[in-house]
Amino acid sequence: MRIVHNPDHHRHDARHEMYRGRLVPCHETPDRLAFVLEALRQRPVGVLSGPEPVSDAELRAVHAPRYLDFLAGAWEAWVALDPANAALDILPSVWPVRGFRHDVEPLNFAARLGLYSFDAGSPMVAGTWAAARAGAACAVTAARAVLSGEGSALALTRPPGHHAGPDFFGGYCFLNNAALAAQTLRDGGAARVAVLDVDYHHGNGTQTIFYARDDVLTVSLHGDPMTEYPFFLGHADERGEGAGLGWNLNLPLPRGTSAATWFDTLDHAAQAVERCQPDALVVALGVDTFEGDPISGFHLRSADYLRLGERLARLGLPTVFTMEGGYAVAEVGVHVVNVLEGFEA
Ligand code: SP5
Ligand code: ZN
Repeated sequence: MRIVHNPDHHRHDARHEMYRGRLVPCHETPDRLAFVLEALRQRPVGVLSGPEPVSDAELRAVHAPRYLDFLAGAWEAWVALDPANAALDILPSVWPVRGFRHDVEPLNFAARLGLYSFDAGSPMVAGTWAAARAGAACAVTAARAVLSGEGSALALTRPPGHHAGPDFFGGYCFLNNAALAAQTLRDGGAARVAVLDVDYHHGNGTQTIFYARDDVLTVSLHGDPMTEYPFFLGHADERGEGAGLGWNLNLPLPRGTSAATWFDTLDHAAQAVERCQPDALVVALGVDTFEGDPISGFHLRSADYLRLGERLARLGLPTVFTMEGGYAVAEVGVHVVNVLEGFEA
């Protein structure tokens, strides 16, 4: 297995996310990835490398140009509002809801920040764009490795990606690494690609990116959006639209779901992937399904991640993993490497 790690991930190191009227410490921290690297030193299940360059055209195959320009210039614009902002994380505070215009990009930076986001829990800092762009390069590099005949590859990166849509950030995500990997596989000759999202949270960004397409199947099992973040997408009746009808599958589960039920549901997800007969698979790998995760509500234990890897390997597909959530920080490394070890066994 090829493991492409993001050498710039630590440049995304925000302090606070807004939660119920308070600024609380960020859950998505640089040490998450450090723990994975440490677990890989103890169990070297793959060959580590850095990312190859990614072109703007490759990013624009998934994200809107004006959104990419916004991200690239966000820090400069934030500090231009007030030099004192250089000491603060960027967080939005105003959003255009139903009935507001989304086609006109305001000049005011706070307004643009709201136009391109869906929560106040995803702070940006000076290094966020550099970290996210290098992460996107990891995802594209991992997909290229699989196209060149590697059986599997991991984009070992943060910030995560599966909540980021064509032109919005949120859920700690800015660029959709799983979607970029899937698009790279398509452009490299895979006629059909499946994205299987096993993070606790619905992969709303990935779903939105591919919702009308009949070349990329998106499947997500996640906490029921009636009670769980990101709340406004991820219901079972969202099946795709237009040519993409039937190309999206959501498997929402109640908070508190046991590992046994979760694995039964994973089987349904895997069967949907098999029916699609894809040429390649992207796994959006969140390990926030762990029973000890501080913000989630499923009950997987550490050994379950070996079993997850084994189940994914049974699909027998060239596979790109992207690293998504997982906030029981000290355990994240063991769980990610368990998945890879189970997969390689
Ligand atoms: C990639 C990913 O897993 N994103 C998840 C984003 C969840 N954001 C909302 C989390 C709410 C955090 N609650 C703080 C609880 C403080 N005890
Ligand atoms: Zn998550």
